[in-house]
Amino acid sequence: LEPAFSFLIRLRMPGGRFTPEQWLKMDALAEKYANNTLKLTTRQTFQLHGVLKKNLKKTIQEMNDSLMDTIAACGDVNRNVMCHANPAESAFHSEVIDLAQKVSEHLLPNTTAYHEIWLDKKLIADSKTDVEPLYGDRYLPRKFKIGIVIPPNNDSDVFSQDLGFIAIIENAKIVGYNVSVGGGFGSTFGMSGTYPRTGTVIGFCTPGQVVDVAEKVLLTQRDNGNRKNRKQARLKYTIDRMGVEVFTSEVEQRLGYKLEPARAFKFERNGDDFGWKKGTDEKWHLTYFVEGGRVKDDGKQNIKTALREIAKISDGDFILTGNQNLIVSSVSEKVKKKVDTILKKNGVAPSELSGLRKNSIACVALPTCPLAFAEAERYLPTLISKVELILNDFNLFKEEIVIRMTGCPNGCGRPYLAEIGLIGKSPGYYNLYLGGSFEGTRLNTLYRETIPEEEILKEVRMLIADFAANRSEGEHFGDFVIRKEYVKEIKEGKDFKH
Ligand code: SRM
Ligand code: SF4
Repeated sequence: LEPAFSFLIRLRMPGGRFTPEQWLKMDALAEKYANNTLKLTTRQTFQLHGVLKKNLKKTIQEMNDSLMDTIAACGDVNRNVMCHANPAESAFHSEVIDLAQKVSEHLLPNTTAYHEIWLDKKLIADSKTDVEPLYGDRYLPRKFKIGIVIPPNNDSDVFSQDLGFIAIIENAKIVGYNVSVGGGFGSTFGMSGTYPRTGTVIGFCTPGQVVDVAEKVLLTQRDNGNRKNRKQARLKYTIDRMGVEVFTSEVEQRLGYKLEPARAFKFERNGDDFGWKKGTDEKWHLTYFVEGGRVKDDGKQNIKTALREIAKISDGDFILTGNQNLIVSSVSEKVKKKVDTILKKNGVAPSELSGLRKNSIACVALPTCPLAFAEAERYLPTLISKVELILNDFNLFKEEIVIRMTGCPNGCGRPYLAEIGLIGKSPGYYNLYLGGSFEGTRLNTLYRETIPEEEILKEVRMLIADFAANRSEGEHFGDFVIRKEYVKEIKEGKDFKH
């Protein structure tokens, strides 16, 4: 008899767009084989938790029947490609989601082993014919992540990606993309030489060059990344070791052309903007807050049921955002009305949220993540309710402040870019980091180490009081704490200390 091993399954879905049929399939699979919840991840896809080993194959096969796969959602390969999520915010959404899909397809491993193991009983993988032109027989030194954004929105946190593309719009068209390399967040407490790093912009390429640039950056990392020490294997360390100029010239050598100089761009935020918006396509798009990205029913607030009912009547699709939220996308006026009724009926009509909660992310952490030192998804909502009382005292309930919590320093909720970052040290204790920017362009800095809730709230009250009294006009909290020297700005990942 074997113990009831249970697993998580993560889908690959570049750009995070699902048809209503696919949504219904995932909803059903969550109930049939998992813990009856859907987890919307920080990389615009789904995770199922609690799938028993004996059901893994059946689950993956049923996903495959609905044209969904889990190829390269994990492992030392290119991961789920993220892109700008909201069609209502940019007429270029369809262009970048197509590009995300193209990049993802191009960088997929070739192996037929996936099909042999999960989809078919026949032996089809063959070491002679099964060649990996990009990955070779050793794959990459470590995971590799790509994101595409359309300024002024930085919703895929482009500077957290190993490779980021920033759309440059001139004369009402995307003329190309600035290329950013070497973002990445995993680090280890007490291990110097591991650190979060924001990407460095190395140039500009045309839309037609994006796939080529992605391939050549990936190959440069494949051949230069550290294969002896997994803690030093991400692209960020390769770049810091080689130097950004040498790295760039090696990429350009492989490309056979030089990248053009980077062009000007400006970000305004990295979170989602909630509510209904009409797109240039005359369709309606509802960006909906899903706390911690967890879609579940609790008897009173039944978002899982509501979304199932919406999927049944939708004439549009569903898009997951990089902030664990959801867009009920591209629906007609008629369906829009029905969506509102369904949400209301299930106790989950959009309510007024604080600016802090709207901009919150918590990673999964306990109980399923084996690497967690402390709670995140199950605790951040409670902590936010307590901070909201403080914000109310200073008339700042609506103030948008980015807060992110993770259960360990791996950074799955991208806490290093938050204006208020909390990283678990041990049960009930967190490091408090301050000074990330509202636009996701600057790393934060350690402010207090290993503190419990009581101290977190004491510190936050003092900081918010000062912010309310002394901020400059329109100044964001992250900029304020740097100006007031609560923390020093960190210019390079290498200088980051836990
Ligand atoms: Fe992550 C490992 C969850 C986004 C950095 N991440 C894990 C594992 C698989 C734990 C493990 O290895 O056993 C977590 C599963 C927990 C669970 O119970 O579900 C996990 N990561 C997640 C998700 C689900 C967090 C969420 O709440 O949304 C995100 C899934 C993304 C996806 O759909 O692909 C997730 N992980 C990230 C991000 C953010 C991003 O990619 O935008 C990061 C930081 C960016 C980066 O990669 O640098 C991230 N995860 C890590 C790391 C540290 C990597 C490193 O360079 O050191 C690990 C540990 C590892 O790889 O060794 C990790
Ligand atoms: Fe787990 Fe750490 Fe990632 Fe949170 S940040 S999901 S605790 S690995």
